[in-house]
Amino acid sequence: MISDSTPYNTPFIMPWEEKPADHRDVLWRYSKNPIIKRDSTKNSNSIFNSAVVPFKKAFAGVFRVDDTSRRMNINRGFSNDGINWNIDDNPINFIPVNNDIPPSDYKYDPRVIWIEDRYYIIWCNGYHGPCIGAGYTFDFEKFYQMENILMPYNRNGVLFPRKIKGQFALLQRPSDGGHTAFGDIFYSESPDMIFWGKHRHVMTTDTRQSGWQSTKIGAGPAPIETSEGWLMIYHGVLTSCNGYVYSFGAALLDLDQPWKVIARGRPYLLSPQKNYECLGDVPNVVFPCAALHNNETGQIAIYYGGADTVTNLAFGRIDEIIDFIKTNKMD
Ligand code: BMA
Repeated sequence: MISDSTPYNTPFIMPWEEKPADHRDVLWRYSKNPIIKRDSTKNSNSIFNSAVVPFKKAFAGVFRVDDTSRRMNINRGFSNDGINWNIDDNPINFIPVNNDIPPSDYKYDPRVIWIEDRYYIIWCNGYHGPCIGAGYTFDFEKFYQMENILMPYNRNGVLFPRKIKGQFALLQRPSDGGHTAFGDIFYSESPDMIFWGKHRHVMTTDTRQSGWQSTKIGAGPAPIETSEGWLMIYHGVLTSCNGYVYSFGAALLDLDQPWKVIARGRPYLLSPQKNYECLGDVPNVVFPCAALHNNETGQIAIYYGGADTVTNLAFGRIDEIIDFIKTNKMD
């Protein structure tokens, strides 16, 4: 049972492909992955960890585009079907909401979510190290940059799709300035998207029962509201003899107090196994940043980066993911 919390009034057709008959796992990959190749814009080195939302009966998105100078930035894109994308060659030119907004050294790993009256965009922002930057747009034409919502160091911020008890709500992961070898998920809230507090610990790593999430964890797409709780899809990292391996899994969080974990899946939902997930600028990475879902059918389409190089799609059904969490939950 899915409750409807997403105020997208415009109907849209989910990008979709049926599950192959002999498929073993809960999620299945789109047969034509990657949907966005590394050279899909003029100067791109790679286009991955990207954020997609329904927009005007079709789709809009904000994409992580690293260019051939290896500058990290975020670009706008549009699509009629959620699969074939037109991505701008140039990064988004944000208008500062006041003269005092510090410029960004870089931007990456965007998330986009509609809350109340606009699309909010948050990303990992370069300001004396990585922190969480924020902005908004009404129309995907003009984009406004707000104050950074979290201080350095932090590289993972994800907004809930609605206020909780009147407050904007955020999942985030404090880190260090490097390729952090630790990381837990925390919850914070704000009355105005500027001042954040009421910080709560949500989840830590696990070495005993779930190796794929033994080094660090971080929220992925905006959590999805269901009658069983917030469905949080999140990435987890394992440190292997060849470096980090990024997979993703899922957990259910309490609807009113999202720092309370109802159930957390032990096995991953998806791990790097295909060439486009294992070969690229950073091998062995699947990294989800967005998901479209249909409340009536329970279909979900998850957008995830592959090997920090390309963008991919995987499909599933929300009820099946929830069953999977509950029947394979950690102690
Ligand atoms: C994280 C971020 C992501 C990236 C991942 C794997 O720290 O930089 O953008 O996908 O590492 O390299």
